[in-house]
Amino acid sequence: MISQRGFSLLELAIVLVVIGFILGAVLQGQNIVYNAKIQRIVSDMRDYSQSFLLYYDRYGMYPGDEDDPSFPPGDTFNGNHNGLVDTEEASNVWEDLSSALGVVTKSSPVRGGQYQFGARDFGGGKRNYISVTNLPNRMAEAIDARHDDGVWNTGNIQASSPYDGSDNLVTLYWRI
Ligand SMILES: [Ca+2]
Ligand SMILES: [Ca+2]
Ligand SMILES: [Ca+2]
Repeated sequence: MISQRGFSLLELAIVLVVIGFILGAVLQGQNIVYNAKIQRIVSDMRDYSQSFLLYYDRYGMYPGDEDDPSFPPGDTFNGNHNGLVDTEEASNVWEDLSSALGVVTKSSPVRGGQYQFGARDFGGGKRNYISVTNLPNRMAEAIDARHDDGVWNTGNIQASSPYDGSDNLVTLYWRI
């Protein structure tokens, strides 16, 4: 006759421990992916900032802001050469970086976020920045906490909205 006994307490405990291990591994995996995406975004913004500064080192003007009518070759837009990437110049930064240095932008690894240059007041006057769009609020906060002061509207890293731990999408500004 087939025994119909249920699980013993010991068996149940073992099953629960195994489930716990699996859940832990899954959460750990998600955490690793989450952190890898954050690191990708940080390294992208650093790379693009360096290209922005390299352009200045080589040509004496910032991309987008430059007003050399004959450079980069085939350039159709010139800025006002005031040292800041003003609003109307922002869209041309990538064209200048691409034509002069072969640097092209890609999307961020999170929600198709775009990297954009510009200028804004970080406290104490306007400064150039690289920004990333479509970033979940809590990711922006994590980046600010690791690489700046953790406050959304002070320091060299700032966001378009106060940090609230949500997944609402914000733009993160990284001062160059
Ligand atoms: Ca300008
Ligand atoms: Ca030009
Ligand atoms: Ca900050």
